Amino acid sequence: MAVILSGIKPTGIPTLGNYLGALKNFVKLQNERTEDKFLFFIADLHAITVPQNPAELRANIKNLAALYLACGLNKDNLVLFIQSEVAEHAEMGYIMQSMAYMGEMERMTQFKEKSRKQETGVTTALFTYPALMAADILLYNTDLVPVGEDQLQHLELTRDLAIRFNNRYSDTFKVPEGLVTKVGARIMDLQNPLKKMSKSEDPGDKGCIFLLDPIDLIKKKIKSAVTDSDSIVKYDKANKPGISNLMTIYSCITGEDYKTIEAKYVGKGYGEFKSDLADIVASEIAKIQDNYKKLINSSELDEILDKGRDEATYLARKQLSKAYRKVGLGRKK
Ligand code: AQP
Repeated sequence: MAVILSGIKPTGIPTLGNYLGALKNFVKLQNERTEDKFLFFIADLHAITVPQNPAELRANIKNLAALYLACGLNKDNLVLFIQSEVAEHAEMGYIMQSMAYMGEMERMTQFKEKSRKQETGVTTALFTYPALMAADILLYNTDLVPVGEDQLQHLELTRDLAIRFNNRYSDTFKVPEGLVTKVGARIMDLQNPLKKMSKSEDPGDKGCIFLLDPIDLIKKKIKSAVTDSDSIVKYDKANKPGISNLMTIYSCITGEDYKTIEAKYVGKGYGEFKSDLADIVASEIAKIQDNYKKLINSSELDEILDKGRDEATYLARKQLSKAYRKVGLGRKK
């Protein structure tokens, strides 16, 4: 049995990008790997590495929890929890900070990019983010971490920290592997296909499809997506980024490859393609929204999160106590 763990930050309403790049794959993995154990969490401690409005953060945490389940995860083989409700994450994060070197953290591309965006007030938590991420993973003896390409560098650091700790204090942590999701699953902004679709964008952003957008608005956003003027449905990321991005979305939902999609739309132009895609995306998201509506105010959601918190705490406490003893903290041997 392998332990598979991943988290998503509640920094906004999840987007179609989060769904196709992460959530949909989690569901697929869970369906394929029935022998394995799945832990998914809402990474609210990571969210506050950039300023958040407290009321919005609280709502985003609950929404994300409901959306994890609404996307199709099976609650019977799932430990779903909120990171801040398991205090061991912050505690193990500190241990990891004491293992990591400044130079390693300074090399992290995500820190460089995010701190560039955050012109004033770059927090120290944004800088130490990868140490907390290492803690998230190492607390559960995780075997596999489904990650996007952009998280591979952090995962590599996690592996380095685990190996360093094991060498310094004796074998304690399992060294995790990344499970990179299929190439091409990076969904770009519909108005600017050179920029990643991100949930922390302004909620009014026309280039981002948020999973809780009204269905009509979702269709409208797809139909008004930026494309080039030659009107040929052809996958060419470098020269036709707009249509290529829409084809990626089409392919991720229908499972059809680019060649099949191209053949289907020979001589048909962008209008028909976009209209079909609008229907495909709308029907996929409508199913999620139906499930979400049943869950968001239910006692079931709280029960699942309570159970998840308790199970995660039990596992994390065991691993944290072991690490504390190895380091020599406190009185217990
Ligand atoms: N546009 C995207 N296409 C494909 N996958 C995506 N992911 C995010 N955006 C896209 C994947 O979703 C998961 C979300 O993880 P996260 O919230 O911890 O981090 P993120 O990648 O920083 O997500 P966002 O939406 O861009 O958040 P903000 O705006 O707060 O920075 C990851 O598995 C990620 O690969």
